[in-house]
Order: sequence, then C-alpha cells, then structure tokens
Amino acid sequence: MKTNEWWRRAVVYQIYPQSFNDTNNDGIGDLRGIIEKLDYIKSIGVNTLWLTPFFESPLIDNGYDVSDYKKVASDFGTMQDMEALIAEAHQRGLKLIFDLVVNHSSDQHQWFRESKLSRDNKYSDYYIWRDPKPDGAAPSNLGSVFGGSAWTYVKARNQYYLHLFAKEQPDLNWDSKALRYAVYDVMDFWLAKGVDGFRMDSISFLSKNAEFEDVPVEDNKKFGAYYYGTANGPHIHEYLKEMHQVIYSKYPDIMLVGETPHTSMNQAKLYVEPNRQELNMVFQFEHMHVDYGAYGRYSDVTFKMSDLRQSMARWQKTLSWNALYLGNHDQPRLVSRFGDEGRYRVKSAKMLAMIQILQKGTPFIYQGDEIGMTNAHFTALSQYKDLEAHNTAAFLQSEHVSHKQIMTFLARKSRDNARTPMQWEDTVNGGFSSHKPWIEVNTNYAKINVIEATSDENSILAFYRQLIALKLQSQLTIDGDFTLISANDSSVFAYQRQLDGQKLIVLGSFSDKKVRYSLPKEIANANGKLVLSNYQDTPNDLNPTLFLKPYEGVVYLIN
Ligand code: TEU
Ligand code: CA
Repeated sequence: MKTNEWWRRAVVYQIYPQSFNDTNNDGIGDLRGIIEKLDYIKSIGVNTLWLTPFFESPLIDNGYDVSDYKKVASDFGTMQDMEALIAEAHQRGLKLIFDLVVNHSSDQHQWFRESKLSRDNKYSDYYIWRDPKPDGAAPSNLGSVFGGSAWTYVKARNQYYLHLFAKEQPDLNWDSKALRYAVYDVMDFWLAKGVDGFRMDSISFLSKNAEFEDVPVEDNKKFGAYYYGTANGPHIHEYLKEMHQVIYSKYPDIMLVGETPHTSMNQAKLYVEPNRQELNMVFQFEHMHVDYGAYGRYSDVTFKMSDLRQSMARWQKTLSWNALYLGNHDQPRLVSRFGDEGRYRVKSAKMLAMIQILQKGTPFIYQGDEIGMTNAHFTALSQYKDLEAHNTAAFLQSEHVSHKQIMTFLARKSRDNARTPMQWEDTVNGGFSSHKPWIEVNTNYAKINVIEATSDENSILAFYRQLIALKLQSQLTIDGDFTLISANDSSVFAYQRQLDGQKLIVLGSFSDKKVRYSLPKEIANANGKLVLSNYQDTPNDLNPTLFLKPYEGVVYLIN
C-alpha cells in the first residue's frame, strides 16, 4: 500500500525529555513538562515531535539503555501521562515519533537477566554470546564506542557478551527470529497507541559479521575500532525489509528514520531508496566529521566551511531524500560549532538554520537551537554527566594529553553541551525547574531564553517561524532539485532549489567580515525577489554582485 508520505512535509522538533521542562520539581524534565509546552512548540511552526528515550531505564546512557520497552520511566511520568501527551499532540496537529533503541538493551532488561543465566533458556540467544579464546581472553580485540573492550565475561555461561557501547548496553542478537519479532511487538505496542513512527537508534549496527575476528588496531591503541566488521553487516537489509513488511502491513502511514553511524553514501542509499521498502531517511554522519582531530570527535579543530558544503552537497545530490541536521543530543550546539556564539550569535544562528532547513529533505530542529542556545562552557570535569565525557577524559589522560587540553576538547565537543536544561525565562534555573537540575543550566540563561525570544520580533525564534513557513509553503522547497551555485567560494555556502520554472536561491556567508560575492551569469541576469534575510537592509532585487554582511543569509525567488 502506498503511504501519503507526510514525512516529506514534516519539520521535526527533537525533545530531550530530561532537559526540557520539569513540572514536579525534582530536577528532571518530564512528560507533563512536554505537554505544558506543546503550544509553544506548535508556535514554532513544526509539525512533528521526536522524543528521545523516556522508557524504563537505569539511565547509564541517559535512557539509551532500555530495561522495559513498554514502560515509562518513573522519573519522566506514567503511561497515562504518555497517553495524554499523544492525545494532546495530535489534537494540535503534531505527529509524534519515538526513539527505538534496539541495537542493544539495558543489562537490566528481563531478556538479558535471563539470557546471562544459561546457554539453553528461552532468551539465551537474544544477545551475542561467544566463547573465550583458548587462553580465556575475549573473543576478539574489538573496542567499544565508550572505551574499553566490547566484550564482557559472564561466569554462569563461561562466555563473553558483545556490547558496542557501554557494558551495561548488551547488543541484541538480530539473527534470532524470536528477538526480531519481540522488537516488532514493541513497535506494534506504541503504534497501537497512536505513535506516528520511530527514530531507530544505531540501525547500521543491527546485523553483525558473525565471525568477530581480530580487527586492525590503529597505532598503539589497545582495541580495534568497534565499527570494523560490525557496521552494515550481511543481513541488515533482509531484517529491515522483514520489519517493514510486518509493520507497514498494519500501519502503512508511519515515518521511519534510521541513525546510521559508519555508513557511506552508497550504503545509505540501500536504506532509503523508495523502491527498497526499508526506511524513509537516515541520519548520516559524514558532515559531523569536518572537525575531527587526532582523537576523533574530541578535538579543538575548527571546521572549514568548504568541507561542510562539499559533504552536504554530495548527499543532496546522491540520495533522493535526506534527514537534515546540524545538531542533536549527541553533538555540540550548532551555533557554537558552525557559527559565532559571541558577537554574531543571532545572525549566525539564523543563517545556519536557513542553510540547513531549505535543503531537500526533512529538517530536524533540536530543542533550544530555535533560541540560539550555546555550548555549556563547563570548567570542571565534575560538571559533565555524560559517561562518554568521563571515559574520554580517562582515555586521553592515559595518552598523556594534558588536563587543560582535555577540558578544551570537552568544552568544544562533549554531548553535554546540548544537554543543559532548556532556557525558558530569566528566573532561577532558567525556568526549567525550581530544584537543582540533574545537569547545570547554562549561565547565559538570563540573556538567552524563550520569553526574551518571544518578545523580540527580530529574534532567532521569529526567524525560525518565518523559515519553517517558507519551507512548508510551496512544492519548490519540498521537491525542488538541489544544486550548489558555487563550489569554490571560501565564505559563501550558495545553493539553489529548482522546480518547473521556479528557482530558490539560498546564500549564507560563514564570514564575520563583509564579503563580495558574484553570481554566475545564468542567475545574475534573472529577476529575483528577496523572500527572507537575517538583515533589515538587504536589497529587494537580486543583484549580480552581492555584498554580504557578517553571517548574512539571504533567500531570493526567481519565478
Ligand atoms: O548514537 C549512536 C552513535 O553511534 C553515535 O552517535 C554516538 O553516540 C556518538 O558518536 C558518540 O560520540 C546513539 C544515540 O544517539 C546516543 O545518544 C547513544 O549514546 C548511542 O546511540 C547508544 O545508544
Ligand atoms: Ca520532573
């Protein structure tokens, strides 16, 4: 059955529940807190919400370690709260997608608690167990994402289990049909409650190469990179097609977005090309690697705009549909990373949103980006709550990286930069909670908050509203072809969208100085009218040569 493909017109707002809004004042955001802010969310102009995990969990990885997929964690509320949230969202015309974390579960999940007891119970093969090497060592030298070996020994089975992430996140065995159908049952459970789709965590890791041989070890590191032989394994597409068939036969109208670490563009095509009947789109990572350094993501490297542009343009050209993002709960704040969080915070936040949202695909806006929230600027290691921050610090220390350098890396790249509480108003804890929040509020909340943004007609928020309205208003911004206008300019990211006789010209300057930019002839001579700008005095008619002010972003329509 053909779906109505509503996801092509979805503009998604991502909510990180523990940091969004706390209504019972225990320092942790909750579902009631989301309900309370639905009118605000609706007012941004988005039409879909993505909730990161709120399921029962020991919260080792902030909920990405689920101990019961069908329960709401008591920190966040009750099942009634969840049902109320679904109903209230739908009443406002907002669709809702949940996070489905099924590459792994928590080690506290009943499946794992049974699986680790013996080799011959109902759940024995729900996880990935392997015998020790003859000398008792782990089956392979595979390392985990959060540091250390990807294998942990369990005496009762005299075997090791695989965990690509923390040891409290054992990987589920998708080669077990019973496990796969248990996952489809979880999907059915939430879809029956009215949920409109899923963001599927770490989907490129579901199918593993069964052999688990030792993998190459870079330089003098102890463990092999975790993704060797584990990303995009041999049965991944077979399993996703099976899932698609089972789920879509009952729910033909849902949206599925997969998160695909370590997936090339050609591999990504296999997940999303429409005739393949797998997923609607994926979160790819290539453009998140533009500021990687010697230790991977933790670096103080500053990106080059040309790298960002080249990467995004490649994916625009090659995939028929993309999930568009510049930040989320795993990344630093986009204005701090790609813009200027100081003098040009407002200008650059608007320009970045324009460059992102008007590309072809489904835009994902992470909570707080619509008011230009910035990195946290923590100065002590203890301010960080993310296990990855602490594991990384320990690892870098063992590599003799200085404490000062480690703190710089974290300040620029830690995931906690995006996890500080949402800044609602200029009151204690930014209006998030009257209790001490689980993670510190950014000290700039008096200046950067929703009340302030709402009262200013030139705010970043006001601009997001205009931008989203523009995105949803015409066929051109949904289906129009994407082409780079110039691939060589060092400051200006310039592209066009084209459909039938119409063209949308989108130009964003990544420079903090005034720049001169000349359009190619075929555009320069066209009659373009200004539709959006982050400056007040941008010329109404498109000129062959433009003088763009710091971080200026402009959109012209050629009819
Ligand atoms: O992330 C999967 C993933 O591989 C990366 O995004 C990774 O978390 C990041 O690069 C580490 O620096 C997903 C979730 O989005 C993330 O929050 C979870 O921690 C992870 O899965 C495990 O569930
Ligand atoms: Ca709470």
